[in-house]
Amino acid sequence: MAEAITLFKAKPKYYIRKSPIFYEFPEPLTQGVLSILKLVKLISILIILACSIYLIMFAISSAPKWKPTEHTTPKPQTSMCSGKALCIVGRVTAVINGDTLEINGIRIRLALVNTPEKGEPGYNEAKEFTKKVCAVGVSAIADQDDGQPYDRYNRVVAKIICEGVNLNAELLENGFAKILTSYCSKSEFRTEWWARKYGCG
Ligand SMILES: [Ca+2]
Repeated sequence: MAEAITLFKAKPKYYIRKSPIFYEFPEPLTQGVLSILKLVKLISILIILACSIYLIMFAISSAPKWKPTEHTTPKPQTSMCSGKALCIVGRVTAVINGDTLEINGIRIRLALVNTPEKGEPGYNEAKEFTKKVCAVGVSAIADQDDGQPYDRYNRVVAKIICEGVNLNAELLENGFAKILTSYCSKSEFRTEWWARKYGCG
């Protein structure tokens, strides 16, 4: 618009050329038109400025947000554990009883395996066996059961491997524990050989 209209002043009269027609106005009217055109020009500049700011803000707000990639997202160590639940790698910090111990201070209940409770025959033997396989300080891996990750006491339910020995399986194989058949249907480990051999088959 500013380019389309050319103003030029030639005293005593003012001419406004709007190609290809020339308009001639008396001076007072021309001054008024010039003021209006200045106002229009100012408003146009303000509108363009406002639109530019809006477009810049819109471009910034619609820019794609950063998302963690697979490379930066921590994953369970799948080579040591199966499924997608926790894979706790560390050392035995306590043996609570035959089927419960702690790795890195995390209380863990063995999946599918049950040893006698305190006061029941075989309680001490089972606890001593667990202490032998998973002595405090030895390296251990807890593969959390994807089918039943926590028990009713909010303990992690897992298969535990201490220095390469499967504690769940060894407790069953040596007669210190029984399989919990009521959990066979939901446990991630129900198809493992030890679970099948002792009652999940
Ligand atoms: Ca698992």
